[in-house]
Parts: sequence; structure tokens; C-alpha cells
Amino acid sequence: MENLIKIIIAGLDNAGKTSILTALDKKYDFHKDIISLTPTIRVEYHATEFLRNKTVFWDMGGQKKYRELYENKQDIYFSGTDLILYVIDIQDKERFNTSLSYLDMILQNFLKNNLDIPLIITFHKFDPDIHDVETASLDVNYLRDTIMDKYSMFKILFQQTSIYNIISIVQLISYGLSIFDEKFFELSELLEHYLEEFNCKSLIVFDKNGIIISEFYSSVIEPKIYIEFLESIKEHLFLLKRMQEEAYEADANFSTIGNELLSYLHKFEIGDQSFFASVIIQEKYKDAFLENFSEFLVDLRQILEPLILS
Ligand SMILES: Nc1nc2c(ncn2[C@@H]2O[C@H](COP(=O)(O)OP(=O)(O)OP(=O)(O)O)[C@@H](O)[C@H]2O)c(=O)[nH]1
Ligand SMILES: [Mg+2]
Repeated sequence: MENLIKIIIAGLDNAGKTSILTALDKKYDFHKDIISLTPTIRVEYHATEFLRNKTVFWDMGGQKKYRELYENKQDIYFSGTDLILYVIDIQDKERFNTSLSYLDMILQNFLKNNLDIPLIITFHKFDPDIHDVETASLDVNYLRDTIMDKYSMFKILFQQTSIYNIISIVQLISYGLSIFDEKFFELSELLEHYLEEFNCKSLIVFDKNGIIISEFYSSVIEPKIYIEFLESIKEHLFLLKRMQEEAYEADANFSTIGNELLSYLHKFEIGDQSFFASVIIQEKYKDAFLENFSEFLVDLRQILEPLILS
């Protein structure tokens, strides 16, 4: 059965909501688009697909006049919401309280209707080179504690994101979407099992849009390979986007070897949908991994097929 998922993305004006959706959509080379973004007028709709589900993001323009409009017409804007993604600009300390009040307006609406909608709150603009990381971390803790105290009845997941860290953006959306199917637990267990068997550093399954369907990481990522490791995952995101856009079918597997690591991206199809398995592994384990990879794919298909085909 196909579902329609409605995701509200809200937060004050200038918090970075439209930037997040733009970065998610493009994966790379999006900085010029973000610089030229103008404030969103009322609501913009971004439709996408996740497994069998059609997903619509309601990008709620956050200027004061729109916040008042939503407050006055709560039924129109908030009914039928499956997930709320609330964005707080961690660099906009002067408006933390304004942002908390806006969040309260939205949550009171759901409380009034007895709906405990899952909620993801992200502290956005937590840039890799943020000016004062200690203060920003303290601010994150303060906001998180304040929110948890007040809304213990909601399931809340807290994240930190920056458009300068594309993986953080992909994870934000992936965690949001993964709550919609109980199969995700099974997938996660499968990845954990093969992570050990392959002795690899990471095992990630992406859908055709680069949304993470499931991921598992080794608990030991040595400092000397950390940067190369992150770059490899980022490269896989770029590659899969290119494979999709340019129907770049000739090379359905892609591997590169850096100083220490082999990174391997494999495209496969289920029904009419493409998926990508991404593996980062130390070079010394490469042969054993390649030998057993097809067995992993068989097991992976067994879990994914019912999600796509039934
Ligand atoms: N430093 C930094 N700036 C960001 C980040 N994300 C977005 N921005 C900047 O924040 C500004 C506002 O971004 P928008 O995405 O338009 O904000 P919005 O939340 O959609 O605003 P409204 O549409 O008015 O509600 C832009 O100038 C972006 O370049 C980030 O992660 N770090
Ligand atoms: Mg906007």
C-alpha cells in the first residue's frame, strides 16, 4: 500500500529551512543556490519519494506574518502531519526565546488534538568552523533540556546540522523517514552483522535520492583515516546523484582506493527503483569482502523487496 507522508519543516525566518531542502536535493554544488535564496512566501511544497511512500515537505515560511497566519488557521496548515522537523538557528541566540514560543504554538496545536506526532529538532548552522564551539554546545544543551522538560509527552530526536556538512543533512532527513517502517530495525541488524563479517568501517544503503535507508558504522574509526573516511562517504553521495542524473549506467560498481581505504559503491535495482550499497573498508580486507558481497546483496534484497514490491 502506498502512503502519503506529510512532513512539516518549521522554524523562524532565516533559520535555514529552505537551505536544508535545497542541499538535500542537490547534494553538491548547491552553495550558489543557497546564497541566492529569498525568504519563503507562505508555504512551498517539496515532493519526494521514499520507498513506497510519497513524501511531501511543507516548507513553512517563518516570517512573523506567516507564523501568525498559521496560528490563526491551524487546521489548514497542521492537520494530517506525520512528522515535524523544527529548525533552530544555533547562531541566532537573540531569538532563541522567539523560536521556543513558535515551537510552543505548533506543539500546543497537536496537544490540543491529542496527537503525539514524532518531532525532530535540529540545531542548525552548527558549522564545522563555527566561531565559538563551546558556547554553541552550551546553547544546544540549554535548548535541549528546556524543550525536553516541557514536552516530555512527545518523541523528540535532537540533531545538529550544517549545510557545510552534507552528511548531517542527509542523516537528518533519513532519521525522520526511517520511523515509518518497522523493517528498518531488521535492516539495521543485517548491516551490523555484515559490518562485522566484512570487517568494514561503514555499510550504508541509500535510496535513489541519496536518502539513507540504513547505516552502520564501525565503533573504531582510527583518527588517521577519519578524514578520508568522511570524504569517501561524501563522494558516494555525489556519485549516486550523478549516476541518477546522467543515467550513467555503464559502471554500476565503483571503487577507489585511497591511502588506506577502499570505497565501494554498488548500484542495484528492485522493481523500478534503484538503490546503492556503500562500503568503506580497509584495503587489507578487500578480497574477503568482494568474495562475500553477493551474499550480502541477497540478504539485503530479501528485506527490501517486500518494502518495495508488495
Ligand atoms: N552559516 C550557515 N548559514 C546557513 C546554513 N543554512 C542556511 N544558511 C543561511 O541562512 C540564510 C537563510 O536561509 P533560508 O534557507 O532561506 O532560511 P529559511 O528558514 O528558509 O527562511 P524563511 O523562508 O524566511 O522562513 C541563508 O543566507 C543561508 O545561506 C548553515 O548551515 N550555516
Ligand atoms: Mg525558506
